[in-house]
Amino acid sequence: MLNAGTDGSMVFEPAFVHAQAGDTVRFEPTSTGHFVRSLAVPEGAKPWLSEEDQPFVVTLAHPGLYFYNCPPHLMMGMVGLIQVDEAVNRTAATAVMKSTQGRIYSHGARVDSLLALVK
Ligand SMILES: [Cu+2]
Repeated sequence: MLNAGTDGSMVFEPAFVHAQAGDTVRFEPTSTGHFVRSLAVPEGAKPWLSEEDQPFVVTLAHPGLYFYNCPPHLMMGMVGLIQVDEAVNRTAATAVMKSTQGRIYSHGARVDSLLALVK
């Protein structure tokens, strides 16, 4: 979680991770003022919400797409996507991502860039 990265300001870096079921992903609060909240998770997976400025580890037990954001910086396009194995919830996750995109004022194209990385 960074104030500035290779893709501009207010970013998760990397914003896209392709993982396998059972993997863990750790969110590092490298800059201050950030946290992470899931917006779409596969069926059976628990939504998550971290504490501001705290490292956060999520275990990805279920295949599918996990779309998340940093709530204070959603308007600035601070979003990310994790794909675990097959994107079994692609339709549902894409709908959430597209509706979220409408609430982003800058860097909304990041949503499309993330979707383009889904295999
Ligand atoms: Cu943030």
